[in-house]
Amino acid sequence: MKCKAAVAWGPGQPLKIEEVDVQDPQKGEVLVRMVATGVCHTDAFTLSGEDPEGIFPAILGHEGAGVVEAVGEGVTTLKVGDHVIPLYTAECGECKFCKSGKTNLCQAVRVTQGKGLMPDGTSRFSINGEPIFHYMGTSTFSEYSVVPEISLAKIHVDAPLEKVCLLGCGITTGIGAVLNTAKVEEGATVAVFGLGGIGLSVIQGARMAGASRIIAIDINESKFEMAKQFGATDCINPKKFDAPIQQLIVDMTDGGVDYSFECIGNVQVMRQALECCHKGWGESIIIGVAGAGQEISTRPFQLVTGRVWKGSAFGGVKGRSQLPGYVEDYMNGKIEIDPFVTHTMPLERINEAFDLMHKGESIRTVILF
Ligand code: NAD
Ligand code: DAO
Ligand code: ZN
Ligand code: ZN
Repeated sequence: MKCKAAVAWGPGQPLKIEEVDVQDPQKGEVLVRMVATGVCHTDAFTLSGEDPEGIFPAILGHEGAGVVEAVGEGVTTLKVGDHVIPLYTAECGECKFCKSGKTNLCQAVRVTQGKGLMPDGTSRFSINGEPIFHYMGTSTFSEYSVVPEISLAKIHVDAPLEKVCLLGCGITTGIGAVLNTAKVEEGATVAVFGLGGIGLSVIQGARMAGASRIIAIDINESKFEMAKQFGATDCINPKKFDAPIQQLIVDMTDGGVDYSFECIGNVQVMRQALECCHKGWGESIIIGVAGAGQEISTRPFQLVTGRVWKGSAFGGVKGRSQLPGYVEDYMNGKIEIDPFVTHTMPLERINEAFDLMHKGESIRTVILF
């Protein structure tokens, strides 16, 4: 079949709307009609050329939701008409990682996914016979995408796809990092660096966990109003102070916060986030993705004296078994999504969504197909 997709032809170039050929789903694969997709910072990161795994030409996008249009041979857990969220972290249930009970990082399709290919090593997308690469196993910036069965979460049929698409990355990542990775306790103090879709979701998760103090940090003060709506108790612009931000937070919190979250992808801020944690027990969770080749540093004594550095991918959430519960938590009012959708637009205007993100004017733009 043919459909419309936004193709990333090369790093730094705007996406181009093209008619692409989409091959039928093969064994273990599913054809999804995309209904909506968010645009996440990680799409911009890959498009910038900073992503060491970035491959072009590709169809980006990983925050989508849609409807099963066709299934390939051997697909047993999904049928035509099911509503689904594509997962950039699959859940096969059978690999060492899935069975460990210690991680959500299923490796069943990891190698081919990282090469922009389906598990059989080929692409389902092409233009004039030339293959176009998949992205993160999802490629949601296309009217139709082919996704492995194990990379699709089946969700409640009544969930509004134009909202719950954001559970495909940003909101789940932030809430999950708080609840699964840090396991923030009631009464804990929390610092959140970066107040985009991820950071605001961390704040939402911290409030759900019953944190007593949530310190929100951003250099763009227009983010503060929404941070407060989600539960931030203090908002700080580090540029307004002479003292290093970590020192400021340590002074504000009688020795540092119990938990901090880096939601930017800036290695200097990662250090600040670690060093604003309380001696003896403070934990810092890295969520932001830094550019190719960048490294973090701190004095080892920071760790010797009890601070802990951790990372979190997709909030530690196992997509097939746990994401449907997040969708239901949205439907029953436990998780907020609507305020994150600051803009909506058709696929043809997707480059505007990137511009809004770069200017710091959007939290999430949702593309409606
Ligand atoms: P975003 O661009 O919407 O938000 C980033 C925020 O950080 C902005 O509000 C910006 O003003 C602020 N900021 C920038 N520099 C700062 C500084 N020096 N100090 C304080 N604030 C600063 O991005 P997003 O969509 O929220 O994504 C955030 C990061 O999380 C990105 O690196 C993205 O790639 C990553 N991410 C990781 C995962 C994961 O599973 N680990 C999932 C999704 C996204
Ligand atoms: O298993 O090696 C692996 C990587 C799995 C993907 C983890 C991605 C998390 C960070 C990227 C941001 C996603 C939008
Ligand atoms: Zn994302
Ligand atoms: Zn697995």
